Order: sequence, then structure tokens, then C-alpha cells
Amino acid sequence: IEASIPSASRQVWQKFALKEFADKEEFQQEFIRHVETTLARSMYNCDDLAAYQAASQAIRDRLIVAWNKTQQKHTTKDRKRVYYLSLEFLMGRAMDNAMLNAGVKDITKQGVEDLGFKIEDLLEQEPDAALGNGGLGRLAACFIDSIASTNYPGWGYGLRYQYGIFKQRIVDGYQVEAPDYWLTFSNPWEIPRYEIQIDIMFYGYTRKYTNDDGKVVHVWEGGEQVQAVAYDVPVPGYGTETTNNLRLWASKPTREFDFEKFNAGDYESSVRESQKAETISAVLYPNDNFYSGKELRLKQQYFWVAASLNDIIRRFKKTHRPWKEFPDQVAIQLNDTHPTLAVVELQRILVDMEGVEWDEAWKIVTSTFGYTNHTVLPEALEKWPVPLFQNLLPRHMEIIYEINLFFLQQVEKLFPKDRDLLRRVSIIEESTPQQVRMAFLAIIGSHKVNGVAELHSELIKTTIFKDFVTVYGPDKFMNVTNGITPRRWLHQANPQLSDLIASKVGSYDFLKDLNLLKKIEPFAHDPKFQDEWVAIKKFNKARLAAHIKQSNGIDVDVNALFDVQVKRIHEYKRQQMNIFGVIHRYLSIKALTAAQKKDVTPRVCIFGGKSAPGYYMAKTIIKLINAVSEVVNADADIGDLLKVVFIADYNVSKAEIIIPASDISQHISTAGTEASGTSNMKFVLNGGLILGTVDGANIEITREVGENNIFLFGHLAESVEDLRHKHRFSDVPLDPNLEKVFEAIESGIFGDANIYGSLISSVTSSDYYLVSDDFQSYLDAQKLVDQDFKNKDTWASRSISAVANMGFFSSDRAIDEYAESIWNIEPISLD
Ligand code: GL9
Repeated sequence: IEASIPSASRQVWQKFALKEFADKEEFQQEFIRHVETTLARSMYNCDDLAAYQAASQAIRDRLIVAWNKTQQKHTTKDRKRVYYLSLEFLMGRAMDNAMLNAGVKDITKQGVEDLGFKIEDLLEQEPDAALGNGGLGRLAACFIDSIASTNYPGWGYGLRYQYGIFKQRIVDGYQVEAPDYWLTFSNPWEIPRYEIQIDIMFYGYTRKYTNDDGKVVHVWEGGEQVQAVAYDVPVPGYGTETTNNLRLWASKPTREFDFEKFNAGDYESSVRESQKAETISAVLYPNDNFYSGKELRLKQQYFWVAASLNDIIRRFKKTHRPWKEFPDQVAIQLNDTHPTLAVVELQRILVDMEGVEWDEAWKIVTSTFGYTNHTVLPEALEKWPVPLFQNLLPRHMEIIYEINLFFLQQVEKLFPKDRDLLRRVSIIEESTPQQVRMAFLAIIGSHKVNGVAELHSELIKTTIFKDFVTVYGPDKFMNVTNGITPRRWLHQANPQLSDLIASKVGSYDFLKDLNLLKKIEPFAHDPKFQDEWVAIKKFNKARLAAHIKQSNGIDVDVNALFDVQVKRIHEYKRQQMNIFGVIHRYLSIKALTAAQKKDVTPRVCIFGGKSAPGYYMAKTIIKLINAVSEVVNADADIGDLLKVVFIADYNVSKAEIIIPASDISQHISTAGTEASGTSNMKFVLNGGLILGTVDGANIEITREVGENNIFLFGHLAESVEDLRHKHRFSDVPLDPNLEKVFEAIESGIFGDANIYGSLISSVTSSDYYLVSDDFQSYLDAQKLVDQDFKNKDTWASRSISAVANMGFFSSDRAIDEYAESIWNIEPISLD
């Protein structure tokens, strides 16, 4: 659609071009227009939901103005862009962020108030866009926020799932899943682009022939077709006009309705075909850090990758450049191995469709891609069975064999006669059936591979990708430590803390340059500042307490220590160790005299997180937490000294309430298993301290905030292998305190002990996650937390200096590092 208005008519366009809201009245005018026209309602039937929709429409219109301007500028500037390919974007709610970033928060707040609404009530109407599982998806959301806020030209590409991550309810202590149909009401934050439709093929067969120039040409044909339709989500930067794009693809049946079947009277089966196409983007796979080789998942991956590449190439072709300049215009980042097919698809397009020579095409491909690894857990690494792959994507399978052949020849040249090395680095694993190792393909197809925190980036070089360091040398591998956006995770989630910080920094510039937080460090010991700081924490704890009262019916004391562990439930994250620790605490308190009880630091232990629906052990952990909660909270001997709460359906908007309310948060993975963690950064940025293991980004957080401002415990990553070995080949005695905990569970005080049999035996037999090995050290660290929390002034000063030193963990910093060392892109300012 290349229709441009003739210059004579442009003046009229310019005269009426939409602008930003000048004031509250202009917002109100637009609000009412949307109520009366877009929604076809009036002041007589406008509820909070309608008001939310009208306000969002008004704000969205302005985002689109900025979006158009940005895209025009980026196109005319004609500079290199980055495309962030992620199967997950865990965006959460958009409205508050859009108001903030577009600079219309006050106007909107005042504007809706005059019209009889409270802004807080409207914000509550928005469903979370929960198109992700956990850290990996939320990282993508923070990254696109930062790419826009730092004025880089960049787009996200993802899938528009109709169902995001399931909703979690707790029934009789167990997790029950319900579908997350988040699109019930029209979504004001997306722009359907029905005109952008791309044909995608699956299955079929390959064939080759020699063309008139004597060249062998490969064709892939005869498969099933579906269509990808684009939905654009504007991504406004903070404090800049730059508004980038997140393009999400939805699947639709092809235009060619099967008329033959239709005419033959087989209407039903021709409709069934259409419905099959729509299922491709219907649902997000709810696994975190776990690979399950389902064909539909591979279909999703190819569908999304093929549509995105087609789109990127269409844009490139408009510049009329030769193919060899593709990497000067395009950088593509692979968020984990999920989009790795893009490597093969680009090679296929260049070689089969565009007639580029193999070697030249491969140079273009490898210069274009970068790959981020997010985990070393073996069960998370994607490996597709060759037969499944071959059937779905026959031409891609051939190309992978070809890539592998050239790669292995290169290795053979460098290390002659090392057969075992060839076997180890081959893209094809020689198992039955053979498997395609996607991580290896991603490494071979990229010019840079990065891990997400220092320890993790070292570990991938010495463990899972060791042989590739041998082949390529160490320079291909690097670290980019994760970050979080301070806009959402400080200013939106904790406006009062943000205001207090601004009063000392002198402006809100720290939201763009987080290192400015340093300026609050001199006030760490200032009693007045401490009081204000503590009052804000208390306010946030009261806000969470109200939520807990409403959702769980439990009364919690805001003066108690709030101890929080919220994240996906996974054995490696060790929520089981936490709840065992809670049981130990419960038993200890019960053994105290009334006088001794006076010394106990009251605690509220808060849990939250979803288990993958098929993950039995994680579901058992949830059940145990809820069982303990019931017993402890009802025990009159305990009172306010200990409360246990499981908050159901943990998601981004709940995180925004929970995180600012923590005194202590737990990040207690077995050392070497949590690649980075990002909620650890969010908690500290909001003045909570960490109780954690020497793992992931905890290590760098310690370096930044100082050892005094974090509670570390447990074995180091370097000892893990030995410890596991010991468990396997000798009798390691169970930690005595843990033994007492198990006895309590087995006595039945938390209900039928059989339910927890597998949970206990996983520790008493192999203890893969080293719960017993770390238990004493964990209890010692908890004891220190109890003691230190009694000293309110010191605690406040530690909290303040921790926050003052969190500048490094802004996702703006992470994006700058990617831009400079992997993408080679520069910011484009709009003025
Ligand atoms: C994860 C890691 O487990 C986290 O430690 C890391 O912080 C994030 C972002 O880099 O990536 N890897 C991974 O597979 N998930 C992570 O959270 N899980 C999902 O969200 C699917």
C-alpha cells in the first residue's frame, strides 16, 4: 500500500494533523467522543470498564501519532534496526505505562476525575497482557521499553496468543488452571493490520532441478498454507517521542477457501481446515525452563519466524540495497533458541528464492543474528526429533544437514581426527530418533552468543557450550547482565518512593539514568530521610496486607517482617526449602515459653507463583505451602509471630503490589541453576533486601550494593558437582533440622502425609537440588535476618544504600551493551 498524498493536498492534512493533548479539556473532549462514538454509550451508561476503554482509546490515539512520526523518521533516516524475536512478551497492563511515557498522567487523572471517575479504578479494569511464562518473557518486555526509551530503532516480534499464561486458582490447597481469555473486550492497545497478511507453508515436499544457467535450484512445495496477520502494539519510550513497534502475529486460514469441498457439500470439513489454522497462535505453552517437544510448538515457532523474516526482508527490499548490505541494515536477536529457525529460514530465502550463493548467504546470516542463552538446565534445551522436523519442514531439514556438514568440515580442519569432538558438536544428535540440537544451531548461525549474568556466562563456556569455545575461541561468547525498567518497577509500582528519591536527586532524571540513585546514599543515615523511607515501606506493606485480607481472608501485621518468594514454582528455585524452613520456624516457636516468645521477630511468609500444569513436584510444593498456611495461621500459640500466605495467580500486576512491600525476598536457587533472575533486582530497587544463594545476578547485586546489604548463604556453584556425586555414591546423612521437619510432615499435622512422599524422598534419596546440604546455612542466614530486623535504623540505612547502588541493573544499561557490542546500532533522536 504505497499511496502517497500529492503535495497540493498535504496542507489540508497538516492543518488537521493530530497533536498531543495541550490540556485536560482536550483529553476530556476525546474521552467523551470515544464514549459516544467508539463505544456507542453515554453518560447514562458509562461504567468503569467503559471509562477505561474510552480513556485508553484517547491515549492510544496519541501514541499512534508518535508511532507514525517515529516510523517515518526511522524510515527516512534509513539506519540499521534491531529486531528482538521473542516467543514471549510478558507486558502486564499498558495504560499506566502509556500515560507515564506519553507524559499525560496528570491530565488523564484530573480529566477523568472531573467526569466522575477515579483513575485507580479505571486502571484496575485492564486485563494483564500475560503473553509469557516468567523471567524470560518479562525481560523481553523490559527490553522493548528500554529500546524505545533510549531512542534505538527497534521492533519486537512475537505471537498474539489468544490465551496467555493460564489463571491460577487454589482449590483445597491445589493449583487449578483456568484459561486466560484476555481478549474478551476489544484491546485498545493493539492496531490490527489486516492488510499485512503473509502466507506460511508447512509440510509438503522438496524437489530440485537445474535451471537454464545450469544452477541447481531447490523448491519446497505442496504443503498446507496458513496466513499470518499482523497486530501492532505501540511501545512508547519514557521522556522521548520515540514510539517503537511490537508486532504480534495471529494465524488465519488462507484466503483460498476450499470451494471444491464446499460445492461437494462438505462444508464442515472445509471449515474445519480453517479452524486448524487458527489454533497455531491460540495458546501460550505454559512451561518455564522446560522443553516439551510438541509439534504444535514447532509450528508456532516456524509460523512466527517465517512471518517476521518475510516482513523484515520486505522492508529491506524497499531500500534497493544489495544483499550483502543486509547486516548493515538489520540485526536480529534470538531470545533463547525458540526463534532459531530464523537462521535456517533466512538461508533458505537467500539461497532458494533470491539466488544468492551459499557461502555469501551464510556470511549474511551469521552477521545478522545474535543468540541469548537463558538457562543451563538440560531439561530446558530444545531438541527436535528429526522425523517430526523433516515432516513439518522438509526443506529446512535439508538446509540444516548442509549447515552441519560445512560446520563439521571446518571443525575437522581445525582438529583433525578428533571424531569425538565432531560427535559432540554436531547439530544432529545421534540418538534414536536423531535430534536437532537447537542451541548448537543458534551458536553456529550467530556472530555473538551471550549469557544473562556473569556467572551464567562463564558456566555456558565451561559446561554446555565448552566445545564451541574450543572451536570458535572465547570471543564469540560474552556476557550481558540482565536489567529491569525503572519506569515500571520503581516509578509505577512505587510512586511514593520514586517521589522521595526525586526530592533528593533534584529531578526524575534517575528514571532515565539510574546511576543518579547514588545521590541518595548520603542520606542513608539521615534520621528524617530514614523515617520517610520507612513510612513508605509501611504504606506499601499495608497495601499488600489489604490485598491479602481481600484475597485470602488472612490478617497480617504490617509491623512484622514481610518475607517474600514469588516466581514460577520449580524444584531448582527451591520453594520446598523455604516451606521446610517455615515448618522449622513453626516448630521452634511452638517449643518456646511465653517469655521467650517476646524475642521472636514476627514474620509473614508470602509465597506466589504458578506451576506448569503437568509438573507434579511443583504442584505438590504448592499444596504443602497451603497446608502449612492453614495449620499455622489457625494456631493460637503462634498468633502474629508467624503467618503463611500463598497469593494465587501471581502475575505482573500483582508483582507491582507485592514487590514494593517486601522486607526480605528469597532468591535461593541451587548455585549455578538460576541464570540471572530479574525479580531480585526489582526487590532491591524497592528497598527490600535479598536472602539468597551465590547464584545468577545475586552475585553482581552483592558487588554493587556491598556484602553488608545482602544475606548470602549456601554452597557455591563450584561445589555442586561434587556434592551431587556424593549423594549418588555414598550415604549422606540428612540435615538433623530437616529430619525433624520431615518427621512433622510425616506425623500428619499438615494432613495426609502420603501427598508429600515424593517431595521428601527427592531430598532423602538423591537430593539433586541440595536442599539438605544448604539447609543449616539457610537457617543461619534466616536467624541473622531476624536479629538484624530488630535494629530499625540500621535496617533502614542498609535498605537506602542498597537502592542507591542499583543503577547498574537498569535495562537501559543492558540495551546499551547489546547495541554496542552485538547489534552495532545507534540511537535516532526525533528532533
Ligand atoms: C530464564 C532464567 O531462568 C532466569 O534466571 C533469567 O533471569 C531469565 C531471563 O534471562 O530467563 N530462562 C528461562 O527459560 N526462563 C527464565 O526465566 N523461563 C521462562 O520464563 C520461560
